[in-house]
Amino acid sequence: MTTTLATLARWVDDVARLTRPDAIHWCDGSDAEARSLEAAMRESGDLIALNPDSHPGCHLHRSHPSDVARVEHLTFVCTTDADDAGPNNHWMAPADAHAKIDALFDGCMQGRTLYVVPYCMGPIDSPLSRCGVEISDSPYVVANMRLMTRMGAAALARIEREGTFVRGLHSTGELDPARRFIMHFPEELTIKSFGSGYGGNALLGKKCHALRIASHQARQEGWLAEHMLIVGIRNPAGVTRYIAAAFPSACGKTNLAMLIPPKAYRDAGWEVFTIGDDICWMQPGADGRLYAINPEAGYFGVAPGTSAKTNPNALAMLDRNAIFTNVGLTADGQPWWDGLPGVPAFDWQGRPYDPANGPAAHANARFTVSARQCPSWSPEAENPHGVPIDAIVFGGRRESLVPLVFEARDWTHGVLVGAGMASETTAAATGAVGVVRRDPMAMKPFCGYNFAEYFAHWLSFDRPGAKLPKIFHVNWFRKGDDGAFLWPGFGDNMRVLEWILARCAGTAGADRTPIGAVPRAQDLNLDGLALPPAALDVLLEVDADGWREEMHAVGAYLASFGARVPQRLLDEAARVAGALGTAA
Ligand code: GTP
Ligand code: SPV
Ligand code: MN
Repeated sequence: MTTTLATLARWVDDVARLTRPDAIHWCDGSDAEARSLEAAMRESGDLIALNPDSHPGCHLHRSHPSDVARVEHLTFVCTTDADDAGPNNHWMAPADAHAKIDALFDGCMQGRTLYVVPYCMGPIDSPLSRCGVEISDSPYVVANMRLMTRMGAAALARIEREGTFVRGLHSTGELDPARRFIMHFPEELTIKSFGSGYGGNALLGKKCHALRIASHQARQEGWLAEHMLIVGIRNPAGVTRYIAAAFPSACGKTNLAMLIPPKAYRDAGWEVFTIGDDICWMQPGADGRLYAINPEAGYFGVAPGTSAKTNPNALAMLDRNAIFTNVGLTADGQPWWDGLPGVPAFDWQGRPYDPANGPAAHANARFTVSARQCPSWSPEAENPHGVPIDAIVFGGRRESLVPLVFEARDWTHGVLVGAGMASETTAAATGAVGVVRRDPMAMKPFCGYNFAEYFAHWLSFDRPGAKLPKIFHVNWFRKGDDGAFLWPGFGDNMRVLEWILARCAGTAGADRTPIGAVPRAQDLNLDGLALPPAALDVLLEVDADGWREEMHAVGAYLASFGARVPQRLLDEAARVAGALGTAA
């Protein structure tokens, strides 16, 4: 296989000349190709076959111990003008960045095979989809890209028809953290990634293309590329509504997207459907509503915490044809992490399990699996027009201050709520865990341009004829004095989703507060929930002093982006601060 597209053929030639691989393989995405790659990886030790009786078609991959998460400090957005990347990104001049990383690529594929991976982000026949080609010397990357994207012959045919594609060049290199860079050239629709095999650093269709490059394109073309799940909720009357929700990495998107409602809801006829768990591309339709597609075809999800109690849908999809990365292993060859029954025999580094070495699975251990294997997967995920969004939900991990849920009063306020988001950091990126940081719209690590202009772009959707979703903020992670979560979360988050949809329909009550509309206890369906009334008081309280401080911090944060910040957003922040009044 090769290509009729001269620009693609020339680029592959150029890369091969620079990297000097032993062989070149054009991926067709077929089952036969996947099986033969897997066999080769079992041979080389890249993959370990799991128990064929309990987990047919499943493999374990153990990464280098220093290559287990995204590396934000080594991730660059390389625009001609540094201000276009903004203070939210690390920046390097494009020419310097190319020179630096091309030196690393020089000869790096000697002794290896260069894989050409054509892929489509979104349904192959959707006008909202966009294509790319990743060149990689990692068969593990190829296997993951096959699950995560529409990869192979059909994507290549679309690329040849369209003539344009995002170029992604990746090499695992020697996995030396000192020689590791993830570089983006939005003006050239190009990505170069060296020295890591980890998901967000190496599966270039995902964060690099579908968020950093796509957000740049989306701004120019009038759409949104967001770090959001998409979930469908069918009510007992048979009407399905769609919600898109942005939570930072490892803050609950996969779990909310696959939620199973409490029994009373199921008995009453509610059902939840999964469209996507990580990325959402949205644009206004002819009717003024926002329509969303999930550009991905699989899930690259957090393993620890995934259990029969928290996320049974995920467990059900992980018993076949899945890749597990950095999980523990039982004596009979089954994957293991905290939340699963059984005991680990080996930890994620392959050592005999010893609690003194920490949990058997790495905190950022992940699974990769085709989306269609999820019991709640909806065929609407293949709808080329996308699904209409009724509510946008922002959220974060906040042990204090932030209520369970509140509703922004209009689009401008909602954009402020998103821009002011903060969350405790997680193991999804290297660095400290549990530190509160600003993470606007959960896009801090992923926005391919200046946040000030990103906020203005969000505001621009509020225009005549627009029928915009309502905007909400949730927090599943509020803790009590004993350090335990106050809200049960997971399936019980359905109670909050029901209130959100009822607010959209105009049928639910709330208290109007300076930060937005907050439900009173009687506005939420709490049937069958054993929650102490005191916990609910804390979950629904608005602490005016705390919020005055918070809004002060938000104001300072917005100001840090300088003159490009839209005045409308600053005015809105001043309005909310004013509504909170001055300290008594
Ligand atoms: P990325 O894939 O990194 O973008 O993360 P994500 O947002 O999809 O996060 P995910 O759903 O995988 O959740 C991350 C962790 O948070 C897991 O360990 C979950 O068990 C936990 N979690 C998810 N939802 C809830 C919840 O409602 N309450 C509590 N307490 N924990 C949750
Ligand atoms: C995240 O970190 O937000 C993820 C995993 O979804 S990765 O693909 O590595 O970015
Ligand atoms: Mn993510």
